[in-house]
Amino acid sequence: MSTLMSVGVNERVLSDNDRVALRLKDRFAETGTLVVNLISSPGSGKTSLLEATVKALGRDYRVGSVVGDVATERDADRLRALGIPASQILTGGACHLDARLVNKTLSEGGFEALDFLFIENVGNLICPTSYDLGEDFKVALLSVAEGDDKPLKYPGIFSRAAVTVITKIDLLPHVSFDLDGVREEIRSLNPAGTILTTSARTGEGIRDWTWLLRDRLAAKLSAVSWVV
Ligand SMILES: Nc1nc2c(ncn2[C@@H]2O[C@H](COP(=O)(O)OP(=O)(O)OP(=O)(O)O)[C@@H](O)[C@H]2O)c(=O)[nH]1
Ligand SMILES: [Mg+2]
Repeated sequence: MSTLMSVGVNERVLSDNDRVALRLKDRFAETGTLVVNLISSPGSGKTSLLEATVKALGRDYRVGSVVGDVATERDADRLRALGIPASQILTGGACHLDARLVNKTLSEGGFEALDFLFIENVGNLICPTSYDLGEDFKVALLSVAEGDDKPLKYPGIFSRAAVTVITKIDLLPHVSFDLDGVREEIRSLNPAGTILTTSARTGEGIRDWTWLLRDRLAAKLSAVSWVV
């Protein structure tokens, strides 16, 4: 038997990852859960932004989190300390999460009927970019301490993320970071994207971020109710 298969040009060839991601999307549509995949360099403030998010939304919404790291339970411990379900996925060296890892973790239970599921990806600006985890949208984080040259050096994530959050804005007086220039560069890569600025330390911008999340959840729920 030939090992070669002919595939029509219009036929979409789904990878194993995409198949699982589609099943996850169905599951999240059924439960009415908004799923956000956070991607950034190590240390740019993903867990800190999530801590601030849980504090702002946790009283009104059911929030859960899945956190990817190469090693340690530290980030999941930080989020569990706020009283939400949080599961740590240890990749053992891999530089990104994939849909099967997320699916396996969720199938172990504790994440049913959430309003928001935040997936904190492994700290990396490249590897996680092309993996669909069943999320509604990707969020790129860029801290002002990382340098303002990053969007054009790592265009993949900044062009794919529906939202870019520029973090650690409280450090702006102490670093050389051209905020307007960075906004312009991100817009050149992703004209339809939203750009926010936040500080998990002072709370600046957290309200805008959480309103964006509330709006996106409401939009998803009304779209799902049209389909059902
Ligand atoms: N000044 C300031 N420091 C911050 C802010 N957000 C996070 N940090 C600090 O930045 C460091 C890294 O923050 P994390 O939230 O752990 O970053 P992360 O992106 O989750 O890191 P990894 O999971 O290792 O990739 C910590 O020391 C935080 O206290 C902020 O808004 N302002
Ligand atoms: Mg973290």
